[in-house]
Amino acid sequence: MTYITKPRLHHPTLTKNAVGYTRRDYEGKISTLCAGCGHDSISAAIVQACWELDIAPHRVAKLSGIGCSSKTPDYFLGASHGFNTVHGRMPSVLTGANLANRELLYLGVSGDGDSASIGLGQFAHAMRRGVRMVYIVENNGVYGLTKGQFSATADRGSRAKKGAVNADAAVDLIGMALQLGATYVARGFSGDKGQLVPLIKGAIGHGGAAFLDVISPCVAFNNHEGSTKSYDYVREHNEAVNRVDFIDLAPEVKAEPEPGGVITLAQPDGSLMRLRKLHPEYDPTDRVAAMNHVQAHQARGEVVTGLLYVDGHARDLHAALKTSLKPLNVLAEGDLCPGKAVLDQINASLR
Ligand SMILES: Cc1ncc(C[n+]2csc(CCOP(=O)(O)OP(=O)(O)O)c2C)c(N)n1
Ligand code: SF4
Ligand SMILES: [Mg+2]
Repeated sequence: MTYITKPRLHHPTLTKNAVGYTRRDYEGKISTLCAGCGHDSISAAIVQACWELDIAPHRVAKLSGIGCSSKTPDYFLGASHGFNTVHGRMPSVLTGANLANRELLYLGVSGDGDSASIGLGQFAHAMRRGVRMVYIVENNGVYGLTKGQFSATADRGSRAKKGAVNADAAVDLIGMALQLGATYVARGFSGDKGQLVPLIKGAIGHGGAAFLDVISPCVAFNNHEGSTKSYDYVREHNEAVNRVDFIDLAPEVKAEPEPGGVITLAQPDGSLMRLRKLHPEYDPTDRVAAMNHVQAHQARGEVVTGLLYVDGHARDLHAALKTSLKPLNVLAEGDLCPGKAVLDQINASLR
């Protein structure tokens, strides 16, 4: 048994959001992950973000691969659509589902092994195609589920629990996402929910490929001295570039420039995001500057967090392919078969 069902007892006085759901309605089964696993904190942040954004659970499709991280969709949004795919194949299954029905909100949950090792090609193509999704990698630098082997995001020189030193260079998913054209790129830490919840909310409101690398310590296999993915290491080396103070979903509010290092960014869904700059020189709308900043700090062993890059005019794969506005399963015969005259016209244009 890999999960335990939660009792559905609701106290009648629980606060409901604008679409009539309590926070409990966004939870899933009881987690069977190790106590203290960072992945559980990310699940809690997803629950909070969706509840606060008044997203009806049936509007969400959550997909994952294989790993402790990929098990987590069972522990949140129990009333949403879900598909636990094959190791490293979440992006292609999600892309297919997304193309068939653009009305759902797609949440892809993956691990560093799932996305940076076996699924690296899948990750790359989802980013470069601009598949509209919230892609979360719960990054602990190890294969947690198979008992702690180094994953491809483990830093060179970092030490495994039993002392082995990692000789390989790390795959930098943030650098890759930036280079491949993702239009919302952020890094969070499972131990900082105050930063993570707004980053997830921003990704949900985004109109293209939104990538979130969340450092999520594995307490069983990678939380010791010498690891660069432990709670202590990330707390000591965290360098936040900004703080998303809040996301205002009232589109009528005008985006006014604010004094004191606050910038307001319009999101494709009409919401507004306010970023409080912690590094005055950091510009999250400049892709090249973001790459340089992250690389420079990474070279010093710092873990840069915050909203690293955002393009407020993102276009997604549907725009590029000019796909149907309606989900494929509601297209009627008239939509699919436009008649002889239209067919003749298409054939003539190809002669
Ligand atoms: C095709 C295939 N290869 C290998 C495995 C074995 N396997 C299961 S989970 C996993 C790695 C998971 O690591 P990660 O994605 O980082 O998730 P974590 O458990 O650390 O959250 C591997 C190699 C598998 N299930 N399927
Ligand atoms: S093995 Fe690691 S990643 Fe898996 S549940 Fe335990 S702490 Fe989390
Ligand atoms: Mg992992």
